[in-house]
Amino acid sequence: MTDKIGYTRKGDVAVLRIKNPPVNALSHAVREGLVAGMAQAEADEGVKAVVIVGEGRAFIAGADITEFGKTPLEPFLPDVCKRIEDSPLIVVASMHGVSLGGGLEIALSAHYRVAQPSAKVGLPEVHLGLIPGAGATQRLPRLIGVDPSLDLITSGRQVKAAEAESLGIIDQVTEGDPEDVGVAYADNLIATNAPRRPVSEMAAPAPIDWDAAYGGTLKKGRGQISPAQAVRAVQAAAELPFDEGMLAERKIFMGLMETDQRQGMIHAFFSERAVGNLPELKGVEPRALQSIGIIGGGTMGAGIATAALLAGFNVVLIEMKEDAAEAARGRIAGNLSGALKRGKITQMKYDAMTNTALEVSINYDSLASVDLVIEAVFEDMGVKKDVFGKLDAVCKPGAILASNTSYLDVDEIAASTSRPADVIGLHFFSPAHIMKLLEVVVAEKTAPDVVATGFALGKALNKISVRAGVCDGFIGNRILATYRTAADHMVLDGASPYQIDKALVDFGFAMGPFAVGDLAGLDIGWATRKRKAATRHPAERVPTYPDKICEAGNFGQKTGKGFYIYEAGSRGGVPNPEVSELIAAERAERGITPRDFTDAEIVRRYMAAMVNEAAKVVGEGIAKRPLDVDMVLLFGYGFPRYWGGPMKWADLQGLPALLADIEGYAKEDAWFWEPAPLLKQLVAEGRTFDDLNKQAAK
Ligand code: T1G
Repeated sequence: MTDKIGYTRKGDVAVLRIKNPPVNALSHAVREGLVAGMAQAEADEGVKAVVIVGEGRAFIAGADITEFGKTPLEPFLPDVCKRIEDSPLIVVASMHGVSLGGGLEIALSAHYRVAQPSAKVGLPEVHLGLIPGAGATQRLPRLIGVDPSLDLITSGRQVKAAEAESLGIIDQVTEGDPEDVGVAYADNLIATNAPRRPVSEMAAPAPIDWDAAYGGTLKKGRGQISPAQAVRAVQAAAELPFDEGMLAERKIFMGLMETDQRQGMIHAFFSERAVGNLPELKGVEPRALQSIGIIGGGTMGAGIATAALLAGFNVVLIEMKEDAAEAARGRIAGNLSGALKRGKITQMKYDAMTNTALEVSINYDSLASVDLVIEAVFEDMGVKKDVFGKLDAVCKPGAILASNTSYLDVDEIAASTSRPADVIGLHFFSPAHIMKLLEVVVAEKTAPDVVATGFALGKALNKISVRAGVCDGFIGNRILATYRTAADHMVLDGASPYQIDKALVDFGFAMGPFAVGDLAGLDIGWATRKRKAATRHPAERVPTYPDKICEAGNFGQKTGKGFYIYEAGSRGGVPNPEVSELIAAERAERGITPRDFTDAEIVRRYMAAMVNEAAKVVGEGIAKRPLDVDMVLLFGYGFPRYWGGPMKWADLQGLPALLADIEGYAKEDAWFWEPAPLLKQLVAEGRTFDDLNKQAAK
């Protein structure tokens, strides 16, 4: 047997112990060891039952994702499951920690399942662009029925042990050492002559309206295909004998393994973990963090305070006047009561956060002992400098002074203090206690341990933290400004905002750029255009119709009218005819004869602008790697996860063709479409953005 599976005897029970840290992924060696272990138990005189248990913090986290894309090696996981289920011995899976994907499938191929109260089970394959590929679509419906199986398989959600027991997945939940609990359960089965209980021999599940389930799941997937494909696999469990159902599942699984969506989602899975691995953080100790000061109790400040309180920090929030301070306290209480309602915190925690952990003050002296301050005041450099001057005077030596600015120059802010090494940007995304993205903006003089503290804070707040350099808009907003402008150019040339929104929703975005503008507030873009007007390049093509919408006081949802008109109580909006008139007038003014755009061209241009600017951001070192841009767009801008992010999308499309398109567009507008040097270099060298990610990981 391999060293990945331990074999011991406890009386009539053989114990197979999986030892594949950190999470017992079902690598080739583990699969071989399980098959060998079953044979060893069956050859071991007197053994009547086998217990399978995981060493360390998990039963089994699933198939070994690092093996995906490589030639699969036997024994394949479905065959390992069959080998376990077909054993003449009684097989018990004793679960703790997580049992996910193939891990739950191993448990389903056992005859009985016991678990720790804190154990969780799940089938997250859809989060990887796949479906369960080792029998869960065939066994689970036989065990618990179609509807709960489709819920688990298409959502990929984790289920706590108690719920799994009530569903019928787990037979018994018992506190104790997983091996002891498993052996005791097996001993009892032997003592009571309990039968083997192969799930595959249970009755086929009752059918449902499969086409309705498929259609509904496809719609909900918003372009992601694997959840809907899972419905067809479960349908096979209802309509075919088990072995044929297994072949049907395998066919669907292998088909999905070949898709771009599988590549995109696996890329997202590993990039989420890699984005925090930076050479500059290696061996750098973050500073101690217990208490956090926040300047400004508006939406952002209150959101950041909420996130900090939920993560267990003490918070001192400063406002200018008593009434503003009380309003801030009210916003925070409102955010926390949302967490209370969603069951994220208990009433006791809520009370402790609002009464003890949170101090609201109008006096900067209250910040004297905080470890880190986050300024979230008005986006004006003068106001920021004034705040940082006060913080510099009041905060203790070693306290970190952070700005939540979304685009202002953090170097300039740092220079307004006596401690530039302690200054950093922490760019949260609204609502700050919900959005997972945090841009950690590193200024020229920011000390390494201050950067490390920024990442430590992000981890504590359960954020995806991405390192950004200093430029206008850092990573996300800088790229957004470019692809948003590409959309505006297409409107000037003939596309309607509504066609563009629909094309991008069909591509996988939750909302198109114009609907997003209405949601965020059109006045934000308006202010940005005014701010940039002074330094605008003469060749830049800047539409005026968006300003005219704002000049009429139409800022989108908050005023009831923007690109869309929002009737009270209605969910979406309807196109605003005034906008089409403004667009037609501007086209006429510019002498433009509008032309048709196909949805495909709209998406291609929009994505080409996004990727081209992103390549400039990486080339200038504002983002360290292409994967960093992918994480920013996934977690801050609603980019469809199944593409893995814009850089992964570009690799999947092929960089040479994308560069050729950009060079074609540049013939219309050389300034806007100037190809990124990094993109040209990669194409010349025959490399991809992912090659850069791998190079950085070395
Ligand atoms: N394969 C390989 N490595 C894995 C892994 C896996 N399944 N899961 C985690 N790791 C690595 C991870 O990359 C990291 O590595 C380390 O373990 C700790 O993970 C046939 C086809 C289990 C909940 O999708 O959800 O089974 O960065 O940092 O926050 O039907 O990892 O340290 O080098 O995330 O405590 C289905 C994916 C596979 C589960 C633990 N299973 N993993 O979270 O630690 S497909 C999954 C997770 C499948 C079958 C199909 C989480 C976790 P490093 P971590 P964590």
